[in-house]
Amino acid sequence: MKYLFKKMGLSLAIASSLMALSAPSFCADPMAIGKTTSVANIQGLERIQQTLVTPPFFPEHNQVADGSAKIVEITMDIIEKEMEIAPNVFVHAMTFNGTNPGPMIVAHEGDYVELTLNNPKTNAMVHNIDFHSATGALGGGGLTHVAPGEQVKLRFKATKAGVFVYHCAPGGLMIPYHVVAGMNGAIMILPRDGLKDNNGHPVTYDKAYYIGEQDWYIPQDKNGKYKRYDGPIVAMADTMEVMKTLTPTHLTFNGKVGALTGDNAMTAKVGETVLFVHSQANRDSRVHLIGGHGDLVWRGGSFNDTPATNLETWAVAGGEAVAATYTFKQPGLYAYVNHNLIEAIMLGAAAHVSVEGEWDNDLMEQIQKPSPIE
Ligand SMILES: [Cu+2]
Repeated sequence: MKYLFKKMGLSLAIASSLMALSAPSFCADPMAIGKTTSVANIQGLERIQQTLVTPPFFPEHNQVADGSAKIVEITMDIIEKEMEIAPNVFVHAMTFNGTNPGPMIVAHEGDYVELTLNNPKTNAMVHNIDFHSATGALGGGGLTHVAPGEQVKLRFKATKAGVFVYHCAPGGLMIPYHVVAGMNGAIMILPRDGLKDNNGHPVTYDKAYYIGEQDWYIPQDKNGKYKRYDGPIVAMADTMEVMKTLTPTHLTFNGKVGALTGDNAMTAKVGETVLFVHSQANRDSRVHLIGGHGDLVWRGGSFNDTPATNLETWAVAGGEAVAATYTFKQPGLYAYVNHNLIEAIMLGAAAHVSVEGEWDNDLMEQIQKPSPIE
């Protein structure tokens, strides 16, 4: 904890009282719990390096696994930085690789994911990572605490196919504080033979987009102006008060109101099948593509379950990612929203998909323009 307070000049008394507020530590030491088994079977597996990219984009990947299980090497840097999440609204964000959400990671069922997690010495806080796709040690959270200036390496086997959240969970009050400071992302574990539809037939996608929804809790002054702080620790007490209301002041798709609208819209062409992966690490949401549908929706994000078909709106529970495909049939601008429309329009949880192609009058046609009633 000493690093937590190193840049704050807080007295030990305040530091201790913050610690006292915290829940018991969630640190897990598997060596203390039981024997370990040999992992000799992974020696000799092919290693591939995955270059992570900024959402909404996915890293380069095969939809059907190329050969036998591999070790997928990834590196993430933890970056604490002030972010403007709406015009003139600032938050001291904590991020994986500098973005909210963190980057999408892709592997196949049976692969091993080998993460190098760096916490640069320019940071102030201790961080870690809990992969909902991993088994044991709090999803790796118990084995990955890193102080500023440290790095840690974690390997886990991808035994469950689906889309999953990962997030920082350093312990006690820092768990919700880091998650609502933006420190979360998602990983996709594809079945080795790719996705299947409701009849068990192979499904491929032409494009994939990752939308990370984030709830933010920004304190306001007595005039209603959003407060700006010198750092994440001085912002913490006020922010906790807003967090306890469970009422976010802002909801963003990909880190900023408007990050995926207008010129930043996702794009597609008529006839293309797009995979949308939506994550919410902390709070329930409900996704709706206005003017389209969820052709196939893997509820709860599990790829080994039969996908639901032709949904109008699909739920994303707090702490999960959900995948859906849609094949676009009409051109135009689609709104991709959280269908609590107050949250979409007034708080920011909205994106656009700009679709090119030819209009199909059979599917829809305006047969009379607005005109006086005859
Ligand atoms: Cu953290």
